[in-house]
Amino acid sequence: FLPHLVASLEQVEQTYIMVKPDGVQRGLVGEIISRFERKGFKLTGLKLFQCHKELAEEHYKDLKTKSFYPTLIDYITSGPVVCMVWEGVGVVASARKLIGSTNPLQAEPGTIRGDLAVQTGRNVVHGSDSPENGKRETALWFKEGELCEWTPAQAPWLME
Ligand code: IDP
Ligand code: MG
Repeated sequence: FLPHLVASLEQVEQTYIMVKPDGVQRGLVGEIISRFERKGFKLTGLKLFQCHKELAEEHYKDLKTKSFYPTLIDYITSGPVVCMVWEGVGVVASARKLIGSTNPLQAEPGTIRGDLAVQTGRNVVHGSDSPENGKRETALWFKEGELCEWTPAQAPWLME
């Protein structure tokens, strides 16, 4: 174990990132994974998955009262999604920045939504909004044993 990794262990967060069905259908999976990979975060979970209604409803339970909720559930279950867990210090907030604003027309150029999408209802990617939700959503979408603990060879070149 490298000392610089031990020092920051308790600051390490997990975030649940998901390429939504439009991102998969539009062939943006590689592009989206690439952005997190190049930033320097660590991938610990990855799968292509057909989401069912119950899971979509649990994932978006905080939005149950919204008018767009039924169409959101239809959207998320309309085709396969790519489920990912990314790990790192500050990964939750940083991933939200990489993703950009919920409405792609307001998302800054350079962000995933700013570069690759136009409508809120087709905004290609999900990212957890807090470390607590990062944990909650990771546990919701991944079974134990599906996640992989490993040390990337580049670790000492990312963190001093
Ligand atoms: P977030 O994905 O940026 O965290 P949330 O407010 O948590 O945004 O909403 C979850 C998802 O619900 C959005 O990514 C989007 O797909 C959908 N959504 C949010 N607001 C609207 C809306 O006004 N119309 C249609 N879909 C919406
Ligand atoms: Mg959200």
